Amino acid sequence: MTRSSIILGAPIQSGTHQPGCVMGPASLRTAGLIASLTALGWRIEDQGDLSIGPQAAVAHANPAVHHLAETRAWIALLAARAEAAAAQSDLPVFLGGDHSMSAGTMAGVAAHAARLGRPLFVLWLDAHPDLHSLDTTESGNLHGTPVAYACGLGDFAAYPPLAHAIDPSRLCMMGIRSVDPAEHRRILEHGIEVHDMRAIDETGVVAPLRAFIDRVKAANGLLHVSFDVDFLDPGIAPAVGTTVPGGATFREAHLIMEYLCDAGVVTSLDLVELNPFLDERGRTASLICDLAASLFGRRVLDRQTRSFA
Ligand code: B3U
Ligand code: MN
Ligand code: MN
Repeated sequence: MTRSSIILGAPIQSGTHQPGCVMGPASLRTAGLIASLTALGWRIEDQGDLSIGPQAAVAHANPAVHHLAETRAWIALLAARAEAAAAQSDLPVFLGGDHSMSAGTMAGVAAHAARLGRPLFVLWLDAHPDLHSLDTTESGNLHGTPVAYACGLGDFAAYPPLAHAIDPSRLCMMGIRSVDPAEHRRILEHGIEVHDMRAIDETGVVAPLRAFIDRVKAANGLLHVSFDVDFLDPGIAPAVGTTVPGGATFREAHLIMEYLCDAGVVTSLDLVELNPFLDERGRTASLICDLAASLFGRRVLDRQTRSFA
């Protein structure tokens, strides 16, 4: 049976201080995402880009927090649309946009999982754990908050009410290499599974990934993958506002996607934080498209290697 994917663009950049992520969905489409996934035999329904109307400003007790009203509106909209997309297709893909959008996509797919009576697992591929709550963020950039929100950890009175929290024991984080003290405390307090880059240097990506996939399968779970461009090393993926040295390599990233494809467990995907204003001849957008294609079934021998010289 032909598998299906709804593609949904979320041109949101209110969760960062740096403009550019608003162009992310357009850049991914320009790089050929829809044609690539279609060529792999999937039925793709591109639902275009979402938008929110003008929002009256909302202040917060933490004075660093900015663009709270816009981000809150995006989260509410994305939660509803992600839940519907998960119900209507096998593997919806949410194109960012900054990572605050994943507060919405995870809330939506968690509601879908609850309706099915199946547990939701999350693979978080990122340089950062994004475990701030509104009272702990120092930068005020709300792209640092989606994991804490989706797990119901900390102060989120100003975000949309969360109907279905994700159990933090069902998270697996890989690529982490920039953690704030409040986030570190949360990781320890909730025993969150974090494979930082040091651990990945030692074990490689496959051993922890295989163990996590085995847990998802044993629980008949759904698996949401949230892919932040800064998971990758800045040398291969410069188009992101918060580059952190020492990220995942081209082969590590493709291997994760190929492995997830073979396991057949992924039920939703975020592609976030692409900032095309910072890209070099579209190379980051093309790489993200190729990684998505690996997840959707492209094999190494099918791949045409591009040159960006
Ligand atoms: N933890 C820092 C940095 C950061 C988080 N996510 C990104 N950067 N992309 C913060 O601002 O919360
Ligand atoms: Mn992130
Ligand atoms: Mn990040």
